[in-house]
Amino acid sequence: MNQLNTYLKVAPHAAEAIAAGKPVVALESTIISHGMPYPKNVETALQVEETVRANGAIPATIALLDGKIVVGLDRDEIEALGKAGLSVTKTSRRDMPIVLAEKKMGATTVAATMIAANLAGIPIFATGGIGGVHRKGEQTLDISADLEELAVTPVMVVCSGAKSILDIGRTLEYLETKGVPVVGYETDEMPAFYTRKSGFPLTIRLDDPEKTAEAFRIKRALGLSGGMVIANPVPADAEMDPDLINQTITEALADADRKGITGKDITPFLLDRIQRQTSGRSLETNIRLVLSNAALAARIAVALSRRP
Ligand code: PSU
Ligand code: MN
Repeated sequence: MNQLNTYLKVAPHAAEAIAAGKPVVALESTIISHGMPYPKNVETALQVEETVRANGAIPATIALLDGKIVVGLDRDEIEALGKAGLSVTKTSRRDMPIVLAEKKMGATTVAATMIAANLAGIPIFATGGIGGVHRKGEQTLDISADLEELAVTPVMVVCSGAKSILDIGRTLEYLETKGVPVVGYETDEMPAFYTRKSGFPLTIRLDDPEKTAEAFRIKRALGLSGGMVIANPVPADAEMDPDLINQTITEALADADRKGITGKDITPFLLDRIQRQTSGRSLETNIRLVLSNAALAARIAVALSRRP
């Protein structure tokens, strides 16, 4: 525990809330550094925190700073991270020890944020989309570490599904194999981030925060390891035209192929390419869905905190 404290810094406002059993929502930082351009990324990160507060919970944005995992960044730290953008190291599970040893600035992915949230004692986190099995993943073996993390770390992830830059069908199969519940929130279909539907049905549906919190409580009580995906579709008025976004994604994937982009660079490359191609329309959708996920995560956190 002492050794852990050397590498984990929980900001006082978050530490106090966690200790008192108040609702806290963890937030990731790769979406800030690699998912959106400056200064919209910083504005959005602060708005997300405000939305968590407005829905009755305490936000804790997570990143790696100066040799520590920081849970509960302050405004200046969020600003610095957003401004540094792509020069920040995108940090997933495998990268954490190295980024900490080198005392570099690290933005946490879904996997790394789950690890940090769990170390700090936060059971729920909100983001935009999760990583997954990439298209042609059956050949490249490019499967996001997010999926393995969901299999082992007990944190709920509220998201808007996975982008169709990924193979959504195989992503769902992988999660099923690993025993990860994918809960459709007021939907019977896996949402595809920019759009409410993907064509892939979900077998689990829950429509209220209390039931969702209860299901997670039971999962833990049974000793079933791992997390849970809460798939919350983008608000209808912020949804993109499926044909337009799918065309853009197809072009972006072809461009990545031509340029030989692989590994951890592929997701940021595609996100940036899509944003520029849609002249910011996709960025607006992205912002709206993250805010909606933050609000839902806060409501589930409140339900969880009533009966932990
Ligand atoms: N998908 C998005 N936006 C993102 C990411 C994924 O729509 O910002 C980020 C998240 O941090 C996610 C990570 O955990 O990319 C997955 O990267 P990889 O596929 O390299 O594991
Ligand atoms: Mn990958």
